[in-house]
Amino acid sequence: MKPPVWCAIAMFGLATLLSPGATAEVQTVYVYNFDFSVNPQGEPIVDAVIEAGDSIRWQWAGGLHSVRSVADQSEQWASSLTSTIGFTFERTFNNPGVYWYYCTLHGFDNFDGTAGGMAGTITVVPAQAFILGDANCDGRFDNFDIDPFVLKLVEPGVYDAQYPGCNPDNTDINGDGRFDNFDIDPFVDLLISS
Ligand SMILES: [Cu+2]
Repeated sequence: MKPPVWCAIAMFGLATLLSPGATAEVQTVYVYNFDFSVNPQGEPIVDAVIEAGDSIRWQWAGGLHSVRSVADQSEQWASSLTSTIGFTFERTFNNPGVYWYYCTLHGFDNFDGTAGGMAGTITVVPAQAFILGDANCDGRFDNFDIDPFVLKLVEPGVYDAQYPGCNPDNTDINGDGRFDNFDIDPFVDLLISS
């Protein structure tokens, strides 16, 4: 006897709720005269914030540079010194923490766990659990997720600052890989049905 359709739907829903967090992501960091930033040159300089398990891909965009970790920290890496546009150097970060690095030509190790000159940081936050609808990332889906959900829709920058490291999949209610107005109706349905 075939199982009833509602059973398959229920199983699918359960599998969706229990699936692990977002798959590991790769964050690009641009390397140029004379800084490191997740934004291309000319845009605001922003250091990378990633989740444990994610990778950083430094991408050379102009000038002769390198990326080297400061000596006084647990994570160690060093790229070659190159001016090849499009050159990339990739590293996965599995442990939460703030990691400093610098360009060996235009920056320097302060030997106190920080760097100066052409330098940057990688902030690794613990991987956030995937709980569908958990917009405030407090580990549950409830009415307290309504305000943050709306905040993310109208003021995404404010939301990101208030809930850093929150799993973006939590608010992708319709599962189409993006967060937008099409997630409102399924969000409301999820609230009503839970
Ligand atoms: Cu440099």
